[in-house]
Amino acid sequence: MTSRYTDQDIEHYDRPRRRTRPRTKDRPTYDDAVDGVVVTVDRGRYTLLLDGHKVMAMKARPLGRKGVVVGDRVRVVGDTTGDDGSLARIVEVHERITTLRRTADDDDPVERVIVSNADQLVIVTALADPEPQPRLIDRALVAAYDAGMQPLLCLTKADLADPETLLVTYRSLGVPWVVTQRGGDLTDLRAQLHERTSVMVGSSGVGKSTLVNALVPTAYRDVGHVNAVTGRGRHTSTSAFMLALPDNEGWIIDTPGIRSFGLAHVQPEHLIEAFPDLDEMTEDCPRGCTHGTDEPECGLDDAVQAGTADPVRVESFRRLLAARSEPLY
Ligand SMILES: Nc1nc2c(ncn2[C@@H]2O[C@H](COP(=O)(O)OP(=O)(O)O)[C@@H](O)[C@H]2O)c(=O)[nH]1
Ligand SMILES: [Mg+2]
Ligand SMILES: [Zn+2]
Repeated sequence: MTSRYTDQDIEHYDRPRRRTRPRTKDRPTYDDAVDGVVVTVDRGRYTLLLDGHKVMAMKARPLGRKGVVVGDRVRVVGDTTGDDGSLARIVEVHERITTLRRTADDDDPVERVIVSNADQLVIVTALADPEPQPRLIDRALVAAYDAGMQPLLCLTKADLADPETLLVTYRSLGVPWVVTQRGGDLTDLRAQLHERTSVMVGSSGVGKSTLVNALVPTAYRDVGHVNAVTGRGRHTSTSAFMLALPDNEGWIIDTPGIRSFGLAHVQPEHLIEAFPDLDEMTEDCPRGCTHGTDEPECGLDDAVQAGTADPVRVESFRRLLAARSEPLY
């Protein structure tokens, strides 16, 4: 199997190197390092949470050009007081459980990891203003299933439109969903976020910051045009940012600025594993079958014909499969 990881990823991180002339007998390890989690990244500086307090840090040399992203569990040495002007050093990044990548684009041809170690992808979509974009929702679903993250559809602005129109498209896939509106009851959403690390994604204007502010009253994320008021410019909302939910109920990561997900690496045989009932029906597929619409002898077609597979579910799965390789715009 080809590696799903690039040189951005963790297994390639160097171990701390031995000094050529060790001062003590051996011991190149960082025994005094402490554990932290990366909550935001801004121009080469990392904000970490260490035992509940914030610490600024930079990468130490052994990490080289390797990426450190929001959600990374890291080991840190140096000044970990978090005092003004203090700077700790990240010497190691723990193995990532999940990774989410954004699409390669003209500015940057590489699919880069943007968030690690999240277990739920909250796909925030306004029911109106802006109009839902099913193709982006499909791409986000593929990214979630491929990363082994649970997807959650969060349909905002329910005061403006009925969710049913959109829900019919996703019901056959069994995607969990919640409906919200500004100032409305967040009990359902809170229940879904409970004891999870959730990444929120969605186009600008769908109401992500409004949700984060309602969930975490101390968050003060910029809403709508507040940027103009604070005068802090766009960069205040371009980095992912991880926040603890009240009462340590979980973590939420707001990710402004992701237009879409990198799906070029997604393998059909991995995607279908997210749908065990369908996966089972592909056991007799010809070798290399992608299970797509044009496959001549796919077991999914046999199952639909035999009446053992729900045709709508198969079709929805195939729509996701196709979303992998469709051009975005
Ligand atoms: N009608 C309506 N407007 C909302 C709702 N939630 C957010 N908004 C508005 O939508 C705009 C964008 O919200 P914001 O939270 O900044 O979206 P973000 O870009 O995804 O972070 C703001 O003007 C919000 O006040 C809602 O449930 N209903
Ligand atoms: Mg926002
Ligand atoms: Zn097949």
